Amino acid sequence: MSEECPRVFSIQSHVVSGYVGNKSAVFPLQVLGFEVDAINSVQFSNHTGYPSFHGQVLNETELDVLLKGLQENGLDKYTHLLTGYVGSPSFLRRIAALVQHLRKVNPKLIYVLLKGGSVAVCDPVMGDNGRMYVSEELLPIYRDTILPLADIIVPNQFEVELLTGRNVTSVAEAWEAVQLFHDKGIKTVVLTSTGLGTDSHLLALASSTLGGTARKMSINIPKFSATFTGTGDLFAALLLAWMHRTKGDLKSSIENVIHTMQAVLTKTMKHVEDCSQKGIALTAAHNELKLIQSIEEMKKPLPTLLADIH
Ligand code: ATP
Ligand code: PLP
Ligand code: PXL
Repeated sequence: MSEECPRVFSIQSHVVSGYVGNKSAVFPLQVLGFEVDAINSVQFSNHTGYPSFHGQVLNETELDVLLKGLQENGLDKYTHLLTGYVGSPSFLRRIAALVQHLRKVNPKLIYVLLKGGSVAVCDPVMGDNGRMYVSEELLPIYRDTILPLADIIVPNQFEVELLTGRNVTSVAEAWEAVQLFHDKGIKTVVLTSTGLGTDSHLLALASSTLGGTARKMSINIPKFSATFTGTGDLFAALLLAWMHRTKGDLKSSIENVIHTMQAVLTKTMKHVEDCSQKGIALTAAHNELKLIQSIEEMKKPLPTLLADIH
């Protein structure tokens, strides 16, 4: 498993049209030089923020069949595992078993649990049509089984509150929550956005105990006045990539991630504004991330809108 050939196993949603889940993670990882083996945990026509969506959900038996094939052929050697949204307790328990198996094959496996690997789920099988609710069955599995296995987590504020059982109403409380995750053995914790920013900036917090002492930083991210989908998934994929490329340098990784995010969102916003100026009625499709168009910025992230990282 050479350093030059990182191989990511990514278990996330697939959407036929648009960019969330694997569709927003696989391309950036490939661009940054990673082999990516993707399992689509669901295949939907489009993300669940549209007026409707249709598709299929992979169940744990179907997951097992794919894993069996990989195992039989010795293809289950990965440097990284990245998992996203999981809607069922049985599928989630299989993920826990999978982490343990992959660690047997490669004890250095890095497990990145992204925010879409969420305790706040929208279960398409239940026909909830995009409504978010907290699965009481998933929460304890995440908290007690999955979290202790993770190396890098990227929860949002709501998920932090659920997983720690604490309210986060101040930056100090957010740091306390981050510490609780470190206490569980999770080395890198990034809160990608909190409700603690300003009208113009999102506040993100990042902390890593890699290399001994905790490295903590606050990130003020210039805010675009729009809502995007798939940004959390893109963020997690980029963080995985840059933490590997910088050998665990959190500051430099976060800079590269934020600069890439800003570049993608700048392009996306320009498209939205151009369409709006032409009098085109805006739909969810106009806000789909301009990922492919950002390939150069992905390869070489440069400061665009200056994010304040300290
Ligand atoms: P989710 O809705 O996926 O659970 P979240 O609210 O926790 O996500 P996102 O909003 O997806 O987090 O933010 C992830 C990253 O995407 C942020 O750290 C930021 O870099 C970028 N981002 C998302 N929305 C915006 C925005 N409106 N303006 C600027 N950056 C954004
Ligand atoms: N995955 C699926 C299948 C969803 O339907 C949703 C929300 O609508 C999400 C993920 C997003 O979860 P989060 O916003 O917590 O990342
Ligand atoms: O970005 C998270 C996500 C993942 N997968 C599916 C989604 C969403 C967000 O809406 O709909 C299918």
